[in-house]
Amino acid sequence: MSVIDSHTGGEPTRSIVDGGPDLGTSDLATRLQVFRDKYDHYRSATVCEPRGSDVVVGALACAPHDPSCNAGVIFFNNVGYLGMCGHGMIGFIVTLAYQGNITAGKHKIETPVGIVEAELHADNTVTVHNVPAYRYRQAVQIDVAGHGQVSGDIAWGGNWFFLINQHGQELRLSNVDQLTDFSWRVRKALEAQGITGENGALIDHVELFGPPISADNHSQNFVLCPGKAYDRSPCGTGTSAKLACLAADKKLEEGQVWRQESILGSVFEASYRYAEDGKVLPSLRGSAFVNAEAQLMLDERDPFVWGIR
Ligand code: PYC
Repeated sequence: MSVIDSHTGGEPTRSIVDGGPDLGTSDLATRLQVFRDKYDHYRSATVCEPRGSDVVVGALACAPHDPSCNAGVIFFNNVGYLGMCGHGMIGFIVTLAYQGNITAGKHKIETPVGIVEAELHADNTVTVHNVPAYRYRQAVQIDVAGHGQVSGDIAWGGNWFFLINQHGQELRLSNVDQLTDFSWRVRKALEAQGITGENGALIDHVELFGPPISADNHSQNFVLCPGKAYDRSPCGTGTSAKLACLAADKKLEEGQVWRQESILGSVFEASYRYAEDGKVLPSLRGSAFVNAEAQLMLDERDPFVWGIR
């Protein structure tokens, strides 16, 4: 398999650009099911050890089903699949440009959760116009083992998030073990207490907020991803969920810029406009860099050819 690696604000994306599984020609939601049911070993071969690591997000480049789209993509990680991935989309667009498949301008990309428009700017930054985001529930109380009562919002930004402002944690890089432990307890508490996204959907991302490192920014976050790795970027879908909450609380106007800083200090510049149904349409601008190009060798004699599963 041919892969191209990039990172977006420190968060890696490994794009499979050739030799990936043949998932057919249906829409991307159906192809994701085929990927999951029949070819999951390609996921683990690409992102899990010994070739990958817990932090790597994979992106399988697909021919689009919708003729208005330039490309299709399915995102995945060390434990499964992602509906959308903001940092991954920025990395994927920069990868397509590196391959010479696209130039600066607007591009429609098909994902399993809808069509996303992305604009590659002349300075190599990318604006992603994400799928609609919304707050589902406000100020939900949970009982977190070892911490007691914690209140957070549940919002969709392309994935399900539990967003917490008051958590008593110090957001700094040297504290990631503690932040991971706390956020994982939150995740377990949500599951144990039967708290879900809409239609019983699993809330598999936890997002904590604190004051930014730089006075140029509005907030810093720490995002725990489904496989227990933390997002090195400000998390595109997490920032979209945050915009939905800010809009619902009337703390950010339509078109106003929100600069979301990651735990590393990397930044996404975000804003929203309202959709007709009251949801928000988030836009996120960030940059990515291609940092490797490789052939993954699939040697059937290797007991870990398909990754440590
Ligand atoms: O940027 O949306 C994102 C994302 C989700 C998981 C890791 N990054």
